[in-house]
Amino acid sequence: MKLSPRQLHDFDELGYIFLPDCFPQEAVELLQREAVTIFNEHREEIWREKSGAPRTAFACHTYNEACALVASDSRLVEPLQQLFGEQVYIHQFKINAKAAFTGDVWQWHQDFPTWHADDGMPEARAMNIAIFLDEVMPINGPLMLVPRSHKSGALKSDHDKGTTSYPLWTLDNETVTKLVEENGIVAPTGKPGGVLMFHANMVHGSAGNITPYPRKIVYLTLSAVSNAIQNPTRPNFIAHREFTPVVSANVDALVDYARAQNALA
Ligand SMILES: O=C(O)CCC(=O)C(=O)O
Repeated sequence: MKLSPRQLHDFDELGYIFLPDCFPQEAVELLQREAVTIFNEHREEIWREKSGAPRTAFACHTYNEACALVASDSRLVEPLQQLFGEQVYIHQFKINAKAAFTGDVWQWHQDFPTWHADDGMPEARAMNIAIFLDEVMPINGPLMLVPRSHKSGALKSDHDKGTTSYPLWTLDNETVTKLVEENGIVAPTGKPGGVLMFHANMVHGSAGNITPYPRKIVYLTLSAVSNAIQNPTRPNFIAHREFTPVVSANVDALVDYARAQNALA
């Protein structure tokens, strides 16, 4: 799947692209079931809220076939190959649960400063793709973005260990206030299967979820192969050391796998 000239323009101008209905229902239902199975496991790659509810399942594409298929899905891989003009590798893969009632905040941050400081990523030639697994609503802790903030480059940030998130390099209130005064805040919402692609220097964060509605989102981080990390300090399951280019899988692969799994059930 290639991005249209209009989408490329929007990405340059705003720093993000939102594609509602990107994944079909059968694929989403499979991923929803697999997420439940993954979050029921107890392994070091699965981090929890203070309540014990799951927060993040890192690297589940390494042991779950449906997640592996998402990580190579052409709907996600080809637009990034197009944006970076080269092959891409998987820097990170995770499912953020943002559990009902107890899902905690993600502080305001940009992704690149953490990838640069903690993993030795040379440039902002990587980005996050969010795939909605639950309906993302204005009330259940949607991801909030400051449009055009990617144009500010990597901003000064501080290492923060204040939440159940993995430690992030976060932005101070003054910086966020100034950017928001200029550009506002958007929070793309929509049904499971929607996809949000955003620049590595996009300022973003999310509030806690005190509603009964969980807000699970898969995040696939793809980096240009020429931008491989050089001195990672985080575990392999957070910052991968495998720089082999992703071979993009056919758009039908996930649905075919879902049907095969349903036939076995
Ligand atoms: O899932 C969220 O609300 C935010 C996650 C995020 O920004 C991150 O993991 O870098």
